[in-house]
Amino acid sequence: MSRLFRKLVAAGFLAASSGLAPVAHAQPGAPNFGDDASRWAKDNECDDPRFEGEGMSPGLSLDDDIGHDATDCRAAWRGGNLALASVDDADIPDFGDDASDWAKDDECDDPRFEGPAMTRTKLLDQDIGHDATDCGAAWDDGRLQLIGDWEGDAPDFGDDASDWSNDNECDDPRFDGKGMTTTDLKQEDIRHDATDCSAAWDAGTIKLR
Ligand SMILES: [Ca+2]
Ligand SMILES: [Ca+2]
Ligand SMILES: [Ca+2]
Repeated sequence: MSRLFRKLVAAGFLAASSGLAPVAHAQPGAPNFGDDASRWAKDNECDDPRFEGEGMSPGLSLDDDIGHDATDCRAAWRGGNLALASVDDADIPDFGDDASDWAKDDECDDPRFEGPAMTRTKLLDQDIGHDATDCGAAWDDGRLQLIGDWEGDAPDFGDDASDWSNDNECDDPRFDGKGMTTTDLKQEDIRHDATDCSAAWDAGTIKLR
């Protein structure tokens, strides 16, 4: 796939349903954004009521717009500003308590999650289930999701939308190993360095943290 094509898709200029879409759209974790038939399409706000988060239109979203605001919603999703709206309480994880040293610092430090609300510091297994206030608030804002929504043996590598894609180093912070970049890892690169990370995965030089 050409770099230009990837850029156009990432910018929302090409419909990802064209069959030439990045890997992201074949993943079980990525929603089907549909088309741009809504009258509220391409106004830079997601109007599809299946979603929630900062990328949503502040106005009332109508069921008629489900699957018809693809460009806006996809852009917000890729920017980490959108999550699938919770259907019921059973979908909400157990956040646990606030026993972590990093509780109540307005960043989620529980390594079960990923998203723009995550801390930039190193994640520790001992914080699992012990940063409830921070992670619960971020979840409610749609700025957090559970890691691990892939099926089968290989993780969901996503697409190549990262600035650090195709540099032969994996820049997705969900991984570690000698196939990783030595520069700082950024949450925003999660699922956006697919070519590099899948190659490193196949070579056995990275594993999930
Ligand atoms: Ca819209
Ligand atoms: Ca915290
Ligand atoms: Ca890379």
